Amino acid sequence: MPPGKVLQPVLKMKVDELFLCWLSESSTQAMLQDCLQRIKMPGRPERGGGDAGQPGPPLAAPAPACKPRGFDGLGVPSPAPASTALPLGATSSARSGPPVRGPRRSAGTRVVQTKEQPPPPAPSQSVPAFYFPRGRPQDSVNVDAVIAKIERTFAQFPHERATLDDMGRVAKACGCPLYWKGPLFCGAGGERTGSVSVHKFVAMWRKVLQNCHDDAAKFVHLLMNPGCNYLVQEDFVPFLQDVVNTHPGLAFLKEASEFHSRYITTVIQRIFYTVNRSWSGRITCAELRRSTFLQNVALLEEEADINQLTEYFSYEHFYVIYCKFWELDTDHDLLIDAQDLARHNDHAISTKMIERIFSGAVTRGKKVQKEGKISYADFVWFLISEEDKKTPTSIEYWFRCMDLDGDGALSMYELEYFYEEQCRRLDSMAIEALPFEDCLCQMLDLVKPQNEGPVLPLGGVWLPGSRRPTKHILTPLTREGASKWGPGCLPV
Ligand SMILES: [Ca+2]
Ligand SMILES: [Ca+2]
Repeated sequence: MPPGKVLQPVLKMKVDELFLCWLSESSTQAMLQDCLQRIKMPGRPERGGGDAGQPGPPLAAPAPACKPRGFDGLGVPSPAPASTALPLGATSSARSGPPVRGPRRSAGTRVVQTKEQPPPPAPSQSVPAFYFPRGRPQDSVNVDAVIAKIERTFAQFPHERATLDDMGRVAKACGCPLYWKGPLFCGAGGERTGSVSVHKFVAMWRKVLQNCHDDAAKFVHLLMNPGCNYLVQEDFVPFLQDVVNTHPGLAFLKEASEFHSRYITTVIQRIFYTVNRSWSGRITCAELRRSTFLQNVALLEEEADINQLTEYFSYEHFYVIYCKFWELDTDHDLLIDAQDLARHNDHAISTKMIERIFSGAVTRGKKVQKEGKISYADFVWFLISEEDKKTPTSIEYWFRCMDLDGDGALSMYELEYFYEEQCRRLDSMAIEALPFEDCLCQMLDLVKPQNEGPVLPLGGVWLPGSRRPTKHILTPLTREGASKWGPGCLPV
């Protein structure tokens, strides 16, 4: 090592590794235990000598035991001749630059040098790479062969330039599903110029093949904005506009261009609803990879009836969602307020729940929130959550609505807050409501919370003498419950 050059990262890893090796030796542990005992009880005799009567390295000073992770700890043990030399051997060679500390002089150093041996194989070097944010590289991809095929395809176009109409053949030459043609055109800058030259496309695709090793990474790369590594809602527009323009199942929509953006908005919301489980508004490669979206994109090519693709692209689903919105949006400005939403499904949603939907707990449009209105996009989320309450996003949607204080748990206070209003409404209709306690029992039986703490914080009261206490919990918010059982039964 040149003079003045300090630890290199790799060398540092090795030192770390040897430190751990030294730390795991029984003699080291005996010594550290002894140090610890002496810190706890300063009056203790100087030497423990090891519990099992092992020789153990001498104690240089108790201080290093207080800072076990530091490299200084390596200098401490200054082992007796019989003790292990491995960690110190590495230390002395690794720390040749800086001045050596007092206890590491003389005999200890000499012993180490004579015993110095080739270091053991480094486990860190044999751990294969396991993190592939852009997909696992595949040796089988012959980039030059793919590029040659693309060039042959472009050679068939006038001036070797491809328009969007030609991109289907280019997509096939790239080995991609047909409806990647929009993203491919977009990724090569075709949107701006109306056509793509062979050189520009090949340069773009070569870069994609070199950097992106699976479909998710490629798809994100094609549609994302420069400098990003995720997709926002707008990024899907060129892809979906091309689907609207060219999919046989949407041919009837071609003339009704005013509905293009409505359909596209609906599909984008459905994509984000299902794929963007982090609710971040940004779809990453990892999220896309975990979803079935790209399989559905591939199915677009095989399935002429788009209504069969019920997960994202179904026109019928769009039609139902949009008609529901149209009914509520009486002035057709594509915004609805709380009164509009209250009319949904014959006033089935309670006022308190509607307030929560408009509170921003589950919506994205901050501007419209200020005016007390939600957009069509927000309504899509609402209606999907309302229609199917079994999906992960739907569960999270209603959970966010009910978690009034946003602490990530539903307390009985929160549950009862929503219960009260529905109970009153049932009363006004002369329908006897199920008592809250019974509702709660049913919920607990269904949910079976492993730890009742987060679900029932603070307010839980055990029913005395109950054989199954988790079933019979009342909330002190219920006045009679509180007076009947008293605070002495509080589990917390
Ligand atoms: Ca409106
Ligand atoms: Ca809560």
